[in-house]
Amino acid sequence: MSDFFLGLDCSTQSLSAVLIDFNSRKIIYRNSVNYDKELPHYNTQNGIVILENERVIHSFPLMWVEALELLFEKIQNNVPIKEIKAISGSGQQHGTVYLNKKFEENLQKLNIDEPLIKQFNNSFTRRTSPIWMDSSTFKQCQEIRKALGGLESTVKITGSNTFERFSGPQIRKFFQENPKDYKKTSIIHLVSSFMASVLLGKNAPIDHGDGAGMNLMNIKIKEWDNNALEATAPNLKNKLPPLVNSYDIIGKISPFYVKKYNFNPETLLIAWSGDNPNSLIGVGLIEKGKAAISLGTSDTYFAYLKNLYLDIKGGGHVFGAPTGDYMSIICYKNGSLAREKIKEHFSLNWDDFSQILSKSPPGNYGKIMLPYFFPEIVPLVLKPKVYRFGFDENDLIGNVRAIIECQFLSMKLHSEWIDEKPKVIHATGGASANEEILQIAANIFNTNVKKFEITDSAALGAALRSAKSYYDSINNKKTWNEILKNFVNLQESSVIQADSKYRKLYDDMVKLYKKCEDFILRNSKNPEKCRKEFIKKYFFKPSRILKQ
Ligand code: ADP
Ligand code: XUL
Repeated sequence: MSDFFLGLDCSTQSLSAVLIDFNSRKIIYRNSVNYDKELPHYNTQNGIVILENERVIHSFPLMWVEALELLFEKIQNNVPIKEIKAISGSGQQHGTVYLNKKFEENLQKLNIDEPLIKQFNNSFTRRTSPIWMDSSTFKQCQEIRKALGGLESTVKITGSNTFERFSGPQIRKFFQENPKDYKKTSIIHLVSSFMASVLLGKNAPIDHGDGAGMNLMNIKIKEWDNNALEATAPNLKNKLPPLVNSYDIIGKISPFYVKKYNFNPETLLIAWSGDNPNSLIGVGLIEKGKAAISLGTSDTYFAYLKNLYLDIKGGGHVFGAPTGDYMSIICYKNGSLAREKIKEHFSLNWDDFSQILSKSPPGNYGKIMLPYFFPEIVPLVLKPKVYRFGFDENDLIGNVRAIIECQFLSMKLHSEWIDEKPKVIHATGGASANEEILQIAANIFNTNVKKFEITDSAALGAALRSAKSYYDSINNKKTWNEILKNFVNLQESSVIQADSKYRKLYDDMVKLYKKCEDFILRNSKNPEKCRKEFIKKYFFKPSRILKQ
């Protein structure tokens, strides 16, 4: 007997599926649709379009829908679709989709003889969706933060400071710049709830994991916060779907998919969530003492929280965890795409890149890069510019090593508020396939890093979440440990050991990195003297490194 569960992940660059058989504890099928390659008519680059300037970054909701149909066509011929008991999903966080009242009417009369995108064409009040990479709402962030009583109070109410990519500031910008279209909008979805609606055949709710990334949800009681709604845009409550627990069953799959792809009409749909909350489950973080790094288009560092614990200084966020608890997280826009900038500048492939990493010295002769190829979230940088200390853009080895070291130095520095030092870090996302990158992360955090065979932990997390909710619903309750057992362990392929001989070097380098950041962003003292001392300490007498 097989119990199949499907997890979908509508991420920045692709839509992926992971199908698990819970009884045999196996991942039995994976596939994905890459937007740039398989849907070239949208003209996206890395799944996105840059509009007026590098701060205005959108994507196409219709492209995600078209990708869903394409993915189901691929799945259809390879998977016993009828056996799937439940489906859940994951979406890139914060992105907003603006729809009129025709959306739900269209959802209810879907016709299998026409492509989905044709049937949704008249549903949008905004053809594109601002996504998490957008940094164009500085003004709206200030306005909302002020209305909520300043930084500390905003963090206490919503779990985060106002952030340019968060949905609330984005909605406010749309209301201010396109008031007529805002008025015509009857529902605003997140990427996750939008995709869930397309499967459900009616408007789907927003879960507490993704809802927390909007600056609109009260983080303590997990309900829409009236003050935040008022500070954002008029009549907003009537334009938002209700909030639900991430583990709630939201209905059954729409008859469209039953007829078109032969799904079982009893297939349950579980609330979709954000990619980071899904990954929390996909890499097995259901207890304290572990953290994860996700190296996808964005780089994130996150950990499970049993109780609410806020970053009052406002650099990080707290989201709802799929277990009903919380998670802490920091996020970088300069993740994979920044690494790719260096790779492409020197015409390398990932193997060349890894080779250079494995042959170059930890500490990189004190070369420090502030890698703001794109606007950055933490620290806040709205005008992208790359700063180099001690080298220039033509130094091949220096740049390859600096981009990786400095990404993790920044992560170590800015994750310090996440109180607890993890005993192990679980790695996921496309770049977690690269062991040399993970070795540097392990050394900088001085913590072992677990690498998984499946880098798409968001889709796996969604599949596991749907299994949990399904069994709970049929009175065959299972603990999260029972759900994760074997799945997360079975696919664990290796542990990268932190090399403690570099502990002191990297502790000093984090301090040096901070000085460089303070110099550029906060007008502090020039760090050159400290950089020279660092070089002298670790590179004038190379034997000292080995003795640390
Ligand atoms: P997302 O889910 O945000 O769409 P993924 O987690 O699929 O992104 O990661 C995609 C990224 O993974 C690519 O942009 C690419 O830069 C990176 N990547 C893939 N393979 C490697 C590798 N071997 N080394 C480093 N980065 C890699
Ligand atoms: C998290 C964030 C990104 C997106 C895209 O806050 O902005 O990680 O979820 O992956």
